[in-house]
Amino acid sequence: PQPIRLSDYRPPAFLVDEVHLDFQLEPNATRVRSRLTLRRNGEHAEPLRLDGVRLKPVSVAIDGRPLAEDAYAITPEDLTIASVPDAFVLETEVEIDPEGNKALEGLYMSGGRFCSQCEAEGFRKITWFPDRPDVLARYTVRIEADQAAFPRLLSNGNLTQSGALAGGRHFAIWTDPFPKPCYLFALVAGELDELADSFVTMSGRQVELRIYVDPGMAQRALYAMDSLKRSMKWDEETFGREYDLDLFMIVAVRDFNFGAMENKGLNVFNSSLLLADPETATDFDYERIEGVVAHEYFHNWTGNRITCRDWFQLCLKEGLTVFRDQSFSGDMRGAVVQRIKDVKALRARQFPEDAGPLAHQVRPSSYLKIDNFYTATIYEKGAEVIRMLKTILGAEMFRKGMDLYFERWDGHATTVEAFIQCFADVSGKDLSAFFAWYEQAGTPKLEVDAAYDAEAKALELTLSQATAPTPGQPDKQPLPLPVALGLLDLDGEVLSFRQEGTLAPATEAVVVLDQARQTLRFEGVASEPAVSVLRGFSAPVRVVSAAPAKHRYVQLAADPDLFNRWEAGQDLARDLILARAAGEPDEVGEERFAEAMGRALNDQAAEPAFKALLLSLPSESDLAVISAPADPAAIREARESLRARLAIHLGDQLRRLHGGLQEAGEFSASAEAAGRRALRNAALELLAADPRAINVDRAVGHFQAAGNMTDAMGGLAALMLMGGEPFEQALTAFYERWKAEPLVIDKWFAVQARSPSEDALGRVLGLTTHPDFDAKNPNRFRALVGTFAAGNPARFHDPSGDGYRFLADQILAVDGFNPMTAARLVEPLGGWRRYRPELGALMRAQLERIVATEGLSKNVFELASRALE
Ligand code: HT7
Ligand code: ZN
Repeated sequence: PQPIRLSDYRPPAFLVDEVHLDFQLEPNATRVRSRLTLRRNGEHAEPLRLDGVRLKPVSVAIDGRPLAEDAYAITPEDLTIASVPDAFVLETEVEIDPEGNKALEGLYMSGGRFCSQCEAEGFRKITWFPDRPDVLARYTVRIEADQAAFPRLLSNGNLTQSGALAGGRHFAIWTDPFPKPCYLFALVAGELDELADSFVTMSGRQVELRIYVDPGMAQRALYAMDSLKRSMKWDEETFGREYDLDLFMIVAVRDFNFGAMENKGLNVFNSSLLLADPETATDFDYERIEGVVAHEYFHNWTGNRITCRDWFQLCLKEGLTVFRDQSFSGDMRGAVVQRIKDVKALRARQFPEDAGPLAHQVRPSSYLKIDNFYTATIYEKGAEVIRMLKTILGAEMFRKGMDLYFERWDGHATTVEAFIQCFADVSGKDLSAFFAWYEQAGTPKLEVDAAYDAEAKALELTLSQATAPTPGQPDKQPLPLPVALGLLDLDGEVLSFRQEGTLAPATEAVVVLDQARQTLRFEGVASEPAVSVLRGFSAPVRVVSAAPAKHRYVQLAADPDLFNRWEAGQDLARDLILARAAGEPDEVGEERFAEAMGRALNDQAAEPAFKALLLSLPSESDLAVISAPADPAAIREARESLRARLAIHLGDQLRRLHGGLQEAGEFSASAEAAGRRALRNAALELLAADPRAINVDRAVGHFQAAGNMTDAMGGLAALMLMGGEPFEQALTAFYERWKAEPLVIDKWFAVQARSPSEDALGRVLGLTTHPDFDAKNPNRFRALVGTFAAGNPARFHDPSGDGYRFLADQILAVDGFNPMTAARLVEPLGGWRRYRPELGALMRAQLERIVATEGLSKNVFELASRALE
């Protein structure tokens, strides 16, 4: 297959002003009539070529006249009409089969309802159209269906007409006044309950809010509704952005390839990211619902009103919108805790991507299937780039740049260059060097070397950066890297300093490292400092520092930058685990670490949510990315050993903490209450590393007494770590209690996939034949197969290679009907070069088997073949 390249971008040959769609909904044979008002774009004589995939043609007419069969050509991918006027109306009719559509893009059925997913290129599975984001048109949509089976008929914009028809049918007409690309089109039809509310915007307009869910589930949408209203308010206050239609709707669907979709005025959500009550959803679910509701809502301005010129610009909407949702969540739940969680996610998902064969630019320059580029690099690293822009320019200038962007580009499809130009224009700064963040793949390594001159009371700080080669980019250039820093004396007191060339003493500075190596001089430094560098994780880099462990202990106890206080604990734990994994355990260091953690846990000033994060050690996969070559079994053993030492050393303290945090009274979903539950569960999880009866009993008691899903899952996860009969009994009880709740049963599958026991793969294999396992449902498939491959490194990387074979089998099976979901699971095999050669060879063999399979989708082929390069 031929790749699509950014450099080949050409403006569309034809533009569409108006779209009229008429849907006659039938599960197996839906008729779609389309009337497009088209005009030639510029002077040329090109034919009209419209995308359309596997559509059953019924008729084609121009300006009311049916076309003779030799006047047009239809292939499985398009419709071409050789000769068309400069301006005309094209009418087509096609038949599609939503029930048979298991790829879940285009129009499909989920739980007996019609549902659409058009981003990125799903609209072409509904009707013929120039399916590209730079063709913006006004839509009117008429939907007709059986009234009893499909009582609600929804599409984008405002409902302009509806009514009953003969034969038990009914119709609705929706009009969207805002021109939009076809990827934002949506249609939903079926039986749904409604949760209704409203919001008064900053200019005093009333917007009706509706959330549609499975019958009987409306109360579970209350938290999503509350999140939506807070998002609307926040976007007005923070970015001056007001909602534009009179109606905003969200629909929950169970079969969905992704988290959610920002269709104009009609967001569609994976039900796992919308429905919550304390009994069935964990605090993590609540957090994700709040963040994703905000994300999709914020797209209304960053994505919908201003959209992407082409799919290479995906980060223009996604990176920016993730930045906006992260800022919102920080304001809702506490900036530091949120920042730590975001950085953990970046390290877990994006750093491995950037370190392997699938590494790519934040703004890629070629692809086979755009679906494969909905990655952590586009989303999370894309958000980090925006964050750095804000750090470099300052909050006020950043807001001015955003205001200019909204003013200049509203109603258009644009590029990342045009976005950055807005910031250059308002600040007068040359941001051309900054643009390299979009074009250079790979995680830079930032080396920090500090030399203190006690006599001169001066600190020389040498910062150097280097980025390892990534596929297609052997040579890397230095990037402008904002480094926020401060100094502490060895008693933990803040030290002031004067940066060379400045007069006023300061306690914090942001320097922009834009060369490969730079030495900075700080004067007036009263005593030997511990350097707190990259505060708040001011750039997405990996820090390598020669600072002694004693400096990290100072930071762990006293760094006023709480991100770096947490980071110091992570660094200490990482060094201890990797030393043990390499066969050089530092027993004294481990004891010292346990004592320091004990003191940190006793700190009355620290928030419980922060302490919970302190207690969770770097994950096995984080550790694998930084060890070369990685030995997952050794990493697991070393990590468990440190956890066991902490559990034993801090046993009484952890049990007291666990007991003291027991919840009394009503459940609250607030960040504070969630933080207390997180700390209690983190204490229990650590105790599980010491599986003595006292701790097993505690976990059993915790599970049995749980009054909410966070505690139930905390108990179940701790029992899973300890294994044996108590875990099996808890699993059975959990299943019996929740078997009617699909979202809870997803958790039941996932917790088993993470089991560290020797027979974990056998259990997972067994679960693929469980009556509740359904590979056609992406949530269920990911819960079992995805969790095993990405969340159970020690068992997935079993030396037999059975884990790899299992994953390849699953990818190939699902690829037959849902290539997008299958392709998302290639990544765990992609890092084969980073593992012990014996493991790497086995992983590679499975990738080769996948690539050699006949009839493979483009999606899986692209990722598996790139992984082999
Ligand atoms: N913009 C949305 C992306 C999305 C998607 C992409 C490919 C296939 C299915 C999909 N569903 C949603 C989601 C977002 O980032 O907000
Ligand atoms: Zn998005």
